[in-house]
Amino acid sequence: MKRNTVILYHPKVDFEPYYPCYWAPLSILSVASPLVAQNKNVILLDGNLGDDEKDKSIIRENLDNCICIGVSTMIGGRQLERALNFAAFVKKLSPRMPIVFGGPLPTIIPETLLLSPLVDFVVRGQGEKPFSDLVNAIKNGCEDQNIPGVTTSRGEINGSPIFLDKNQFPPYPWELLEIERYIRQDKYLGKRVMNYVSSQGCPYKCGYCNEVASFNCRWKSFSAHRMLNEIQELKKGYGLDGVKFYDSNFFVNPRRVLEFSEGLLRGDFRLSWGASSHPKGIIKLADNLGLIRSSGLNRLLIGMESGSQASLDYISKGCTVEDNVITAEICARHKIPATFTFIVGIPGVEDDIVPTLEFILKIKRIWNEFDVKIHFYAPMPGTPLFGKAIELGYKPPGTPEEWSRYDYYIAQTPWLNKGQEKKVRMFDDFYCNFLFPPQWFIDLISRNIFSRTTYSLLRKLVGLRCKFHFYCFPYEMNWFRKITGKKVFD
Ligand code: B12
Ligand code: SF4
Repeated sequence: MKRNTVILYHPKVDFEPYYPCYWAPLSILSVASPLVAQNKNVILLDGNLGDDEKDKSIIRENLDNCICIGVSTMIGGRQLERALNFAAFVKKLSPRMPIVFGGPLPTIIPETLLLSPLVDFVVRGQGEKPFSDLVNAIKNGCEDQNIPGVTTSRGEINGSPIFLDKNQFPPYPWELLEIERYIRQDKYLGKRVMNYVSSQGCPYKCGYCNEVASFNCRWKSFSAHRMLNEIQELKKGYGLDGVKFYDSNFFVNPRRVLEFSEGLLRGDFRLSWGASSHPKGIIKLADNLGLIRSSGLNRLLIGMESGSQASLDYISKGCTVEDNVITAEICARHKIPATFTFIVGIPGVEDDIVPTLEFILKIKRIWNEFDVKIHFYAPMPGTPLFGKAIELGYKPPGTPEEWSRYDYYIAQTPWLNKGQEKKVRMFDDFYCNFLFPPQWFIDLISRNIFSRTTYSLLRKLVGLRCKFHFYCFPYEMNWFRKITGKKVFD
């Protein structure tokens, strides 16, 4: 009997400190779609569900009929470490079983991963077509042929990654997942919310960004028609009341966004949704944002990156500080809850911290309800700024094991010192909220009249701290800890 099974594994990601939950693994679900259409028996295993022993027995039961095993990984969260442990488990049971790594991390470090004897092939970029071709080649015993998008253990990179129109792929085979386990409550989007990804890549060329390295400033998406059909099916089947779009940049094509929003209104979907955008995506749609908002848009994630124009220019962000202010004003006008993200520690930029902290205060003055998150620049192989980072002394991990330990949340670059890192974290995690308290913060400190009065006094002090960027002797943090019993950060 010819082997007909493919197992796809998504290792667990450590979520703390910033991600409280996991979502449906659309990475392996996408790769599965053409194989399901070819009547292959595809099994998806998601480490996030914590069924490790069950997963191992599924592997044991199906290995004899297996063509190959695919493993998906991204940077951080110890996902690569678990991916390698999983591969070791498989190779112990079946040393000749081909193991294929794919996903955002293998895409940018294919040769490094192939240093490991546990990895036989790496698929870079969009995985649907190359993986399907590879599976069929292995099945037919001709895996030695060159398959575009597949890097082999001989270290051969076959052309640039494949990037095809996404509408030609069969629908996501949702039936392979236990959907109920991925439906969650979301503060902004509803009680029964699921994730969905409708596009890949991004046309912008931000110098630090993974999408540039992986998709070379290209963007492909599902049509609005396809999204509406698929989301309606999900809504009917699972009673969803919200969808969280995890596209890197959902708002690239204004016509598609409008068609989608009009379709939601016409079909009376009554669904909340949230998505990410470049600031210019919102500015371009400013005149239509009322309609888009009324279709259910209730959450935006926007990468503003910096309050320093020099930094925005240097990273080729494609927008100005003024554009970022206009974007915040548009969101405030339509009362769309938004998170704005920033990156500090860009290599080759003199000081991006102070202008960024000041800019964040300006944004908060526009609407207190905005969330902000500051990240430290993390050099990614293949991105335009990576060479500059190396030139300035950054030493990237060199082996699969070193990449396994990579912590995205700690500043990795030698030009940012511990004092600067601490200042940013104190501002981001505490002082910004102290000065512009969101509701959860107010609830925490409003225990009694004494705490409320002390807070009002301390707030004046914090105003001065933020004005002069003086974060030594953080008395207010001790006070906050005493009043609320909560630690601000480790
Ligand atoms: C959802 C998500 C998460 C979830 C985890 C996944 C989950 N299911 O729960 C959460 C929220 C926990 C998360 C966390 C993080 N994430 Co995240 N995340 C995403 C996001 C937004 C969507 C992933 C997705 O579903 N994509 C849709 C599918 C279809 O695309 P895909 O995964 O790329 O899969 C395609 C190919 O890669 C390939 N492929 C994928 N797997 C496989 C496997 C095989 C065998 C093959 C052949 C091919 C293949 O084929 C697929 C179809 O074409 C992506 C951005 C994005 N839009 O992709 C970032 C992304 C994956 N995250 C990223 C990062 C940096 C992180 C964090 C480190 C930090 C952060 N700020 O987000 C943390 C990690 C946690 C930690 N503690 O350190 C980066 C990864 C960069 C890299 N090179 O690895 C991405 C790409 C965002 C970005 N543009 O920078 N993330
Ligand atoms: S707009 Fe966002 S997704 Fe697009 S290249 Fe810039 S950072 Fe990356």
